[in-house]
Amino acid sequence: MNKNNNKRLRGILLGAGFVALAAFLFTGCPSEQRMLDSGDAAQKVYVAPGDHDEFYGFFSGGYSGQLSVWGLPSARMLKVIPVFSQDPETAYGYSEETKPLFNTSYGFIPWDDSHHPHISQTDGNADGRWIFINANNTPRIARIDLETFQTKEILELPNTGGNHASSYVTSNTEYVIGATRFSIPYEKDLDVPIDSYSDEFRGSLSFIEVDQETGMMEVDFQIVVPPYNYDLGRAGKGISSDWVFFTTYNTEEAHTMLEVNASRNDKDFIAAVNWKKAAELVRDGHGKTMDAEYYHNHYNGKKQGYAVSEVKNEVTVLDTREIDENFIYYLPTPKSPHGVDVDPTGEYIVGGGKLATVIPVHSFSNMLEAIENDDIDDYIDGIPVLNYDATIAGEVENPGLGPLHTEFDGKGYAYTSVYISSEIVKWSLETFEVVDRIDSYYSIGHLMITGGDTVDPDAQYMVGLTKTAKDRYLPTGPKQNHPAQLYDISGDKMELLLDFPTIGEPHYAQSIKADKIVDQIAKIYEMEENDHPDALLRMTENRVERRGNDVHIYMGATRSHFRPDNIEGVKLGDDVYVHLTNMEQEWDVVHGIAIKGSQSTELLVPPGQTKTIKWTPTRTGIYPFYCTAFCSALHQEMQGYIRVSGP
Ligand code: CUK
Ligand code: CUA
Repeated sequence: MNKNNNKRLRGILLGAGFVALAAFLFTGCPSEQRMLDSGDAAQKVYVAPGDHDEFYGFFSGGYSGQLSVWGLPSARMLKVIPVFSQDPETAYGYSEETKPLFNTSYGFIPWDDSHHPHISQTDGNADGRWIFINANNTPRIARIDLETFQTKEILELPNTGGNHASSYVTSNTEYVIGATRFSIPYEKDLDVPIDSYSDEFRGSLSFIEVDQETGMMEVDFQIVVPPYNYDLGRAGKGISSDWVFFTTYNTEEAHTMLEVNASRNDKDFIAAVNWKKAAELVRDGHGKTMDAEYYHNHYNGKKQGYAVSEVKNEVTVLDTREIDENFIYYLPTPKSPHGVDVDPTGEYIVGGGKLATVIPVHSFSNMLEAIENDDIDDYIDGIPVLNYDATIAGEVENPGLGPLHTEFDGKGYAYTSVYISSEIVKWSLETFEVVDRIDSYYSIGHLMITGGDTVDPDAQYMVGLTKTAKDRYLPTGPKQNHPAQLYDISGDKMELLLDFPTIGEPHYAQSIKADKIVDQIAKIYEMEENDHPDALLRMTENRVERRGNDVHIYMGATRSHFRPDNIEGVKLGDDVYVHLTNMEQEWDVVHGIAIKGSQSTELLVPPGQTKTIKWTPTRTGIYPFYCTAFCSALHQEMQGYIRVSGP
């Protein structure tokens, strides 16, 4: 593609964006497409056949609800981990084992919108135990185990509408945080007019405690806050690791036409919450218990088996209006900030004022001083509003139009994605001056630096997660996959290396050095360790059991047969449960089963594992079934019949 086209597109993008704002605010000149000589760029991303990538990248799926796993720098897609959406390929959300993961207080919800994955941390570094990710729509948080790359737990959040500020962890994964994007009535199922917004609606910040042994999550407490929109969150690091930060917009408390009504104030807030102190207040009995209804779905600590759903009925809340002690402060921040990010030292708290002309950088030590000196402009519902000049460390000028998210290289520089002017700006944490800028293709949302949200970045690569591909690839009809760009940031200047399409709509992403986790990854489920209650431990134990109207088929699969393979005695009106165990003991040999007319899916079963589908035959007759995975030269011989007779 040539540069003139790039410029034309940039013009269209800018024009289609905030026309008035653009004319008013945009002063920077977009840079030319800058990349290494293509041979050099190719060399840097080349991973020879049979070799492995240096990093795992985990990209959120956005409206696909899933999490995709990439090798970096090659940008080879390794896997899609199903999380919040049913996945017919793996029977996730269709198998009896996984269906309970989708239970919520609103019923069975087999889809969501996932934005922010976050790897568990120890001492502020990614430790590779688990990765958490949020569901934005029906508010939930999932935990994926990084031994098996499987979703092990999904926790619903009460008092939340739009769980967007999630699922960031604190420095030692004490908590996963969440917050409500939409303020809503706090009382359970309260039915009130929408224009009672300022009186009846409240914001809510969630603190989810993580069991360090099992990873199991529990809502420890929520904080009731004024009815703004709480957008993004981040935990502090190092010196600020007892704190978490949330951006707010709509401090105007609008509930209609937000595009106008929530953009009036010059400054909204970053909420700084001392979570240690809040947790202490809860332990000391300052919280109150409220009715709530939410689901906690998990595997009960077993390696295999059925997920279960627990219904929770109450939650502990701290209400800033009722507590004298201060544990939360508002830092005025221009203007409807989106992202909030904390530098590796924990000192700088960077706002992404998407409508602001600068990037505001608060100082954590200034903030503590302002608190000490009572540098307070106002109180809102008992929350002190600190003085802007007292907390601010600097404002990055000329950042482009629409700064959103920032990551760090640990060498004194920050990198901010800028949506409307479609670029990434690199700036100094010492001088707060822009030192480099590079184009994104097109309209960047989040960016991710390898390790760039930890105390110790391995700042080699940066991924820009962009919203529109336009003409970057061969067209695929009116909808193209969202792109990503890989940059080399090891030198003074950012260099574009690669442009690649992604899965779903990645918002945020995470990365971890591969050698930190490869040794822990399960390659096989040992048969002796199969603790699934319906496992078939020996092929000779295969059988069919009738219990009332339920027929349970305990079936084994190995190259190249199923046992049993001829099944009679099923009657119309029965529910048939097929418990399929893959008896293989060799890595990567999967078997599947598909039954003609089955309403759910096939089952795809890795070695040593057991999975179950339920099928309700609707007609009498002979139902063929077969193996769906090409598993051996005699794969086409791997088949059987089920006879369904009249009642
Ligand atoms: S958000 Cu999508 S670009 Cu949901 Cu973190 Cu900013
Ligand atoms: Cu088993 Cu094909």
